[in-house]
Amino acid sequence: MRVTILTIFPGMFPGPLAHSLLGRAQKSGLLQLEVVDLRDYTTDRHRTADDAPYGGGAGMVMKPEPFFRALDTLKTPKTKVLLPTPQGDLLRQQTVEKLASESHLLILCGHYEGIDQRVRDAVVDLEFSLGDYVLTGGELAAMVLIDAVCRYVPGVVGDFHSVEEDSFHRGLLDHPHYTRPREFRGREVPKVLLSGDHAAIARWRKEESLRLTLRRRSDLLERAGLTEKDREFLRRLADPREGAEKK
Ligand code: 6GU
Repeated sequence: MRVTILTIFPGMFPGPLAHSLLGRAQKSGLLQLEVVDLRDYTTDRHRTADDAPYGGGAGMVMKPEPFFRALDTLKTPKTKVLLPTPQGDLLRQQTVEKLASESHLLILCGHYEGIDQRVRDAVVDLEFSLGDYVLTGGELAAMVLIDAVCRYVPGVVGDFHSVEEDSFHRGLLDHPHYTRPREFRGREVPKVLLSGDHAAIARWRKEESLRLTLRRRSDLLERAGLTEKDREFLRRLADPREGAEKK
């Protein structure tokens, strides 16, 4: 997969993307990261990328011309153009997974009050948001998206099974994990995990996922593809006659 980042702060890259699995993916050629300085596509002596907003008001707006000029060069018919902004569609695992099958992503990083609307209207395929808060610019959001998408590129995560087992891939929050020692500062590993009974362990994990998802993100349950057994478990959890829910 090829990812192009268009930014006025090229020095922020590769930053964290040079480490861990994504660092390895770049060395092995699975991920080709290309960072382009938006100011290279300005035409004035001061390499101006922003201007005052029409209609007045605070802040600056990123000019359309450098984006259009850069895209004329960088965009191919296969390119998906992404724009991180707080106004975008909330980024979910389903979208992340779909983007992983693209061959070329181009991410436009905005700053200040935003970018001229005509860039959005003419060239952006997907405007995405990470959540209901405001970042100073699109670069960190671009890094988050690249990290999440690359996990789904075959070969980036050595054991793809762990990607498929992941929280959100299956629509539920993850269950707790334990490693040695069996007891630490008075806290014990749940007995079932030491039992060697794989069916019981799988059931325990599923029920812990259901319990946590019900408590913290019940909105996810509707889309989680639950079995009748799962539903029965959730009904019992919600029923006050079954006793207070375990904290
Ligand atoms: Cl994707 N970009 C920016 N600039 N701010 C954000 C965001 C994205 N998601 C939440 N806040």
